Amino acid sequence: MCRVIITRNRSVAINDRGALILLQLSFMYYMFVSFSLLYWASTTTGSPCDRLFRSDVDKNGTFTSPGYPAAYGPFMNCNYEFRGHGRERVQIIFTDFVLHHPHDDPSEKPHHPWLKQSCDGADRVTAFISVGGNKEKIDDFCGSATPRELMSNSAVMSLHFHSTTVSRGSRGFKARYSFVSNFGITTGEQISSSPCAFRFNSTTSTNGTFWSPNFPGFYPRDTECHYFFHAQVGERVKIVFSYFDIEGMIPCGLTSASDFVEVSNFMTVDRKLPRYCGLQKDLKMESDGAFFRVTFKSNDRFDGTGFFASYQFTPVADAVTITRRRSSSPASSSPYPPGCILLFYLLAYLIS
Ligand SMILES: [Ca+2]
Repeated sequence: MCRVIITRNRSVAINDRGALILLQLSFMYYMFVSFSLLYWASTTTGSPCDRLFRSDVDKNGTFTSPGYPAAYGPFMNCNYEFRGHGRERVQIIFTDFVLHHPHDDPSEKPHHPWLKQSCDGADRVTAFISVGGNKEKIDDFCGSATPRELMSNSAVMSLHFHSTTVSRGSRGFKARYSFVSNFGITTGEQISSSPCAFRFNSTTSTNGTFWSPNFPGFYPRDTECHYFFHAQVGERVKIVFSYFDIEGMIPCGLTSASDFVEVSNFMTVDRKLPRYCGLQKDLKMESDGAFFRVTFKSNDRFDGTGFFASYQFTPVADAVTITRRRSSSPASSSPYPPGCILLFYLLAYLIS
C-alpha cells in the first residue's frame, strides 16, 4: 500500500517534473520568440537611409535623398532627424528639389505661387516639429517646386522622405541644414539675454532693413521676436513694411487666434496703435519720440511668410526746427528793423 503510494507519488513527481521542464521550455521558447520579435522590430523600424544630425557635432551641413543626383529607389522611407539644444532653431533650405509626381502635368500645376500642388499619391518630403512634446506635421512638399525655407519652433525637427513605386528618374532633393540662434535675422544687434530680440541704434546706422524669423520662408510657430529702435534726441523712427504676410484676422490677437505684428512707442502696449495681421501693402508708421518697438508673435497653428521692412532714423520735421530757430532769435521776432529800435532807444534817452 505504502509502495503504491510511493510509486504514485513518484509518478506524480515525475509528471510534475516533466510539466516543469515543458513549462521551462515553453517559457524559453516564448522568450526567444519575444526577443526575436523585438530584435526584428528594432532592426526593421529603422531604415538604412535614416540620418541623424546633432548640433554638438556640426552646426550646419547638407543632406540629400538617397543616391542624389541619381534617381532614388521605390518604396523608400527615410527619416532625417535634427537635434539642437538651448534656443537653437533648425533651419532647412532646399537647394534642389525634383520629386516624381503622378500628375506631373504643367496644366495641373497651380499657377498662383501661393497655391500648392496636392501631394496625394506623390513622392514627398514631410516636415514635422515638436508641439507640447508631440510630433506635429507642418506640411508636405512634392513635385518640382522648391519648398521655401523651413524653421523649427524648438531645437528639434524632422523630415520624412517617402517614395512611391516608380520614380521615373527624378533626381530627388538636396538641402542645407543649420542650427541657428539668430532666427535667420542678421541685422541689428541681438540681445543675448532675450530669446529673440534685436536692437537698432541710430548711432550705429541711420537706416537699414529687418525681417521676420526665417524670412522669406515660413516663420516658425510659437515664436516671439522684438525689434527695438533707439533714435537720438530730436530724431524719430520711420518704419516701412514693403512685404507683409502674417496669418490671422482682425483684431489680430488671441480672440481671433492670429499671429500679429505689434508696434509701440513704449516697451508696453501702445493703446493708440493697432496690431497688424493679414496681407498688407506699404504699411508705414512713425514713432512719436526717440524710441520705437516692433514685435512679431506667432501661435501654434498655421503659418505665413512674415514681413520685410526698412527703418530710418530721421530728424524731427524741418519746419518745426525752423520755427524753433526763429522763436529763439530776438532780432527775427521783432516786427521793426534793427535801426528803428536803436533810434527808439536814443529818443527815449534824450527825452528822459
Ligand atoms: Ca499661426
